[in-house]
Amino acid sequence: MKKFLFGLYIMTAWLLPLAAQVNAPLTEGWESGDFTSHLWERPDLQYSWEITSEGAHSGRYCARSGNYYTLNTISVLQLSVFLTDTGTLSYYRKVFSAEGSGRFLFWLDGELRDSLAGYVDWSEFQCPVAAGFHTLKFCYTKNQTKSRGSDCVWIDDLHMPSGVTIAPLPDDSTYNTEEVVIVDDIEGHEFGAVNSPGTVGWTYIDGDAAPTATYNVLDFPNEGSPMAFVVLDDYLLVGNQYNVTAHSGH
Ligand SMILES: [Ca+2]
Repeated sequence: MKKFLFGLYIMTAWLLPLAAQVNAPLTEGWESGDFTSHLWERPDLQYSWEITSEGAHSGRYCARSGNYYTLNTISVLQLSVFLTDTGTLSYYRKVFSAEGSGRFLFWLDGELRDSLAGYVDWSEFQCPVAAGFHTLKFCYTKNQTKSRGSDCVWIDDLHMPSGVTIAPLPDDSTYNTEEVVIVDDIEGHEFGAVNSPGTVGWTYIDGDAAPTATYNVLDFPNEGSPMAFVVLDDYLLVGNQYNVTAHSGH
């Protein structure tokens, strides 16, 4: 398929439907030193999960539950994801609690999958996970006055198949692909990039394998060869004969 753009044919491929656009494995090691790498939820700020540099499984940082030594509390860390591949979900956890008082729990889509108490040094949890929507919920519950050690759980090196994290979803709903909106304003793509994955992780497929016309105000890799998508910046094109302007931004 060709699209007419700026008076020249420069696009020759389809943009794929949502389910094929995301191809980066989802990982989290908290090396950013905060919870901003993904759309993490920490619903109860009073006992919310924290970042610590004390004894991470790898790197400098890991996440730690925040309700230590506090009776009848639960500390929750949640993540909603849309996976494009089926594969394995895994993470490392370490627990130091008084059995019968403090316990680590992990739910996948509302189903309890991992539960530990006492002292358990860093070890890996793995389970299969299918493509589609999932909600991960890491918890530490504290329901007796008895405490031991640090009275918490640490998590590090979460790994999932390809996909994206998405805005939090209500607990009791089901979701269809058509209900997901992934916004890409193209501003995160590099000028002149060909088949740029951008912040969403787009994948491009050449629809017709036909040669593409060159574009005389811009040189780019594979110019004249079959290709899919070129990122232009209207700021850098100001004054050119095509007078291109983006709908918003550049
Ligand atoms: Ca880490």
